[in-house]
Amino acid sequence: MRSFIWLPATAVLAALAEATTLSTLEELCTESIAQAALPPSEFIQGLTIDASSVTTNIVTNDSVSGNDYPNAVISYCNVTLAYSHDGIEGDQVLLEIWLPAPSDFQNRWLSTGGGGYAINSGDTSLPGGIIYGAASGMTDGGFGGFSDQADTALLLANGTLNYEALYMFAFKAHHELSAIGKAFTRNIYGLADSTKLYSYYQGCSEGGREGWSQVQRYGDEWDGAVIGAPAFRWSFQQTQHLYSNIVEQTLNHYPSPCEFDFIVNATITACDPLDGKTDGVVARTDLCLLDYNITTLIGETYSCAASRGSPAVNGTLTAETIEVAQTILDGLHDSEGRRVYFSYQPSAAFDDAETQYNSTTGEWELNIDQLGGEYIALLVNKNGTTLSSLEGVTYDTLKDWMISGLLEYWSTLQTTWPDLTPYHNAGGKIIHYHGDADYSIPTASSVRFWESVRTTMYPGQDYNTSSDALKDWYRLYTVPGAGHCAPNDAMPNGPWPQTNLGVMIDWVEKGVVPTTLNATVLQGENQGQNQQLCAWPLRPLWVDGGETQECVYDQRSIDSWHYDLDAVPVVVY
Ligand SMILES: *[C@@H]1O[C@H](CO)[C@@H](O)[C@H](O)[C@H]1NC(C)=O
Ligand SMILES: *[C@@H]1O[C@H](CO)[C@@H](O)[C@H](O)[C@H]1NC(C)=O
Ligand SMILES: *[C@@H]1O[C@H](CO)[C@@H](O)[C@H](O)[C@H]1NC(C)=O
Ligand SMILES: *[C@@H]1O[C@H](CO)[C@@H](O)[C@H](O)[C@H]1NC(C)=O
Ligand SMILES: *[C@@H]1O[C@H](CO)[C@@H](O)[C@H](O)[C@H]1NC(C)=O
Ligand SMILES: *[C@@H]1O[C@H](CO)[C@@H](O)[C@H](O)[C@H]1NC(C)=O
Ligand SMILES: *[C@@H]1O[C@H](CO)[C@@H](O)[C@H](O)[C@H]1NC(C)=O
Ligand SMILES: *[C@@H]1O[C@H](CO)[C@@H](O)[C@H](O)[C@H]1NC(C)=O
Ligand SMILES: *[C@@H]1O[C@H](CO)[C@@H](O)[C@H](O)[C@H]1NC(C)=O
Ligand SMILES: *[C@@H]1O[C@H](CO)[C@@H](O)[C@H](O)[C@H]1NC(C)=O
Ligand SMILES: [Ca+2]
Repeated sequence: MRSFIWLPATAVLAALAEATTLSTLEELCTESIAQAALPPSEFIQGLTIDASSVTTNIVTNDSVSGNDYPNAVISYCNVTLAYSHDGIEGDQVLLEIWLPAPSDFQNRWLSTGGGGYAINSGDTSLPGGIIYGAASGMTDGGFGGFSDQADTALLLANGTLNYEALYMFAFKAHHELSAIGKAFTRNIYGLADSTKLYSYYQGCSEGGREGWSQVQRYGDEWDGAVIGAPAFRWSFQQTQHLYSNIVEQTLNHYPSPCEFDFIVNATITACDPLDGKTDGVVARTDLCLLDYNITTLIGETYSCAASRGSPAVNGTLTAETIEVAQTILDGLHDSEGRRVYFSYQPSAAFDDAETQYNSTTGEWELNIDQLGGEYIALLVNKNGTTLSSLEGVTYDTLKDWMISGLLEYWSTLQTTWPDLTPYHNAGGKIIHYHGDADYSIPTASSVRFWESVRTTMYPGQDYNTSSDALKDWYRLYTVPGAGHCAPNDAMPNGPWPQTNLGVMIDWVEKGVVPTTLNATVLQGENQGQNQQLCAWPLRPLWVDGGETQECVYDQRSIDSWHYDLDAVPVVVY
């Protein structure tokens, strides 16, 4: 039974009957039509949808551009609504759903996610669904409003986490967004029960983690999930942001950003040809890791102009600076030399290591990476959102934070449950991509999860058999030269997979398997050029003097992505 306090049942039915014949955005986009299409409150146990909260407005001919969809001009109906969780005083969760005109609607729903501590990406990700005829939604997670991030809600008082907010951020809010959004979409476009509503997800970074949070828990929520560089394995991922700082502190050496920049440039130059094509792009960071040694840079001259309040610098690279950089590349080891975690691929920027200039002393000094600092302050210490000191913090402290966080946040933020059987059984597909030069989430983090799913779901099968079985429905692609969820100015000729949702739709709805992932060079001299990305575990190799790309099986390269985390006494998926 529908329960509306403000509309007589006959008016609801009339509005619904009308809804089945709507054809223009103007007809669709009214408060009464949207209110009549709300699912009944008892649709999800414990939720009350507030019909009086509904707002609608039409947006016409909006020019949109982003990394996750081609440039377009779109028109849509913007609907917002609020609901609350029964039993929580003052609770309010907002959803924003964009609807294409009925004539453009193609029986699709798209959920979108956020980044950092944000659970949505504002207006930047919803166009990606409208372009493909999908009703597209985002949530505010109940954190106060669409621009309020989870971190503003996670601490009730020093020492007291808001566990409802934590669970909302971790996975609940997205489950509710999909459930309400899909039901609302069916109602407002008047889909018959027998008509399939295809359901998708698209998100990168924290948005990637949010995508996995659903795929790992709810088998039938989506037909296809497009997931980039996910910020999962939370306690490891967040803590590792502090590793570069602790290397600098432990070795008591603080290189200038110019020195790190020089090392990155030299690495790109040296490793570019290893993929068979000298195009300024390191497509084989694995060969770079195996075959290039930055110690050869000791004694080379660097210089940078003044910028952002920092003076011009120049000098020659010292053995101390190379030791800092190499230790960062080696990844975290504990005081007994055992491996705790891994690092970014060579050619990635040393973002976490960035030092700050002290004009009093004329020296470069420690600059605490607050992506990592916030995790420790907020979710480990539970008394703030920035970490003001790393005094006394050692490699072993980082290890302890990773392991204790694995236990504390296993069922919420960790998000590495490797058994995807329900999702697979429901026919779900996954496109997972990760920039090879990601400087914020190690590319090997995504490889590790794919491999964990492979060994969990296909135990006892040899590598190729299990890989092929997994690739039937879950495919991972590394993106040559790309940074974190975006193309990379340092390797402008690199491709970027901008049409992932279109590719996913073709896979789900037409059975077109993305053997390679469609990508486009988005800047530089080759702007507009199409390239195809190889699916893990195959690696790209240019042949015929750089004319043709092949996807090759290279055992030595594959092995370089696998790490034995022997310092951690439990399985790390
Ligand atoms: C939107 O663009 C179309 C096609 O260019 C045009 O016909 C229409 O008038 C525009 N609508 C508005 C409101 O600008
Ligand atoms: C959508 O509606 C909400 C609520 O009225 C408003 O704050 C937001 O700016 C609207 N967005 C667009 C793109 O119209
Ligand atoms: C926690 O303690 C810090 C430092 O004493 C204080 O600035 C902050 O306001 C407190 N936060 C809360 C949520 O009480
Ligand atoms: C690194 O290369 C970029 C061009 O990609 C250049 O702008 C920058 O100055 C170089 N940095 C150093 C330290 O050589
Ligand atoms: C790099 O070269 C140095 C000096 O030859 C050597 O000590 C070091 O082990 C090498 N590192 C790697 C990762 O191969
Ligand atoms: C290096 O810096 C010094 C002053 O700090 C300046 O005199 C010199 O010209 C610079 N050299 C280069 C190659 O930029
Ligand atoms: C710069 O160094 C001085 C002397 O060590 C110190 O007192 C000051 O706090 C530093 N400034 C900053 C911004 O860290
Ligand atoms: C926050 O908690 C940590 C760990 O308990 C403690 O060391 C630190 O002093 C606290 N910071 C503040 C500002 O209260
Ligand atoms: C897996 O298949 C590739 C060809 O795609 C082959 O070169 C390789 O030897 C096989 N690996 C194993 C472990 O069987
Ligand atoms: C693949 O990318 C090209 C541009 O590089 C684009 O024209 C084409 O439509 C894309 N294919 C799909 C399936 O989206
Ligand atoms: Ca290259």
